[in-house]
Amino acid sequence: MNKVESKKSKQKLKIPNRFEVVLLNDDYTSMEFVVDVLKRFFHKEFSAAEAIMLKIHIDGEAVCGTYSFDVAQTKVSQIIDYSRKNQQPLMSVLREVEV
Ligand code: TYC
Repeated sequence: MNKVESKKSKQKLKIPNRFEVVLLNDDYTSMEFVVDVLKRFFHKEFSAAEAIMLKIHIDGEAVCGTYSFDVAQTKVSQIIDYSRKNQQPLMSVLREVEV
């Protein structure tokens, strides 16, 4: 292993991890509420938000955005907080992007 390939330089050059924020389907959250979440937290236009909501409804989940760990974690917390305050069981999770 030469200097350029040493463990230290590899760690330095590591591509920053990215995290997907995923919304999950359930039987109780209203479609209108999910569209509101997608507009509010992911800055989607109504038609894009509606299309993503329907994809979740049909496929069980959809990736709504990709961020650094801190931003993704904050979005998940904010979405769960906002949902519980509005009596909705909507769930959101983080998923690390495979490189
Ligand atoms: N399945 C829900 C319903 O029929 C709608 C829904 C869509 C819920 C997306 C959650 O992430 C979700 N009311």
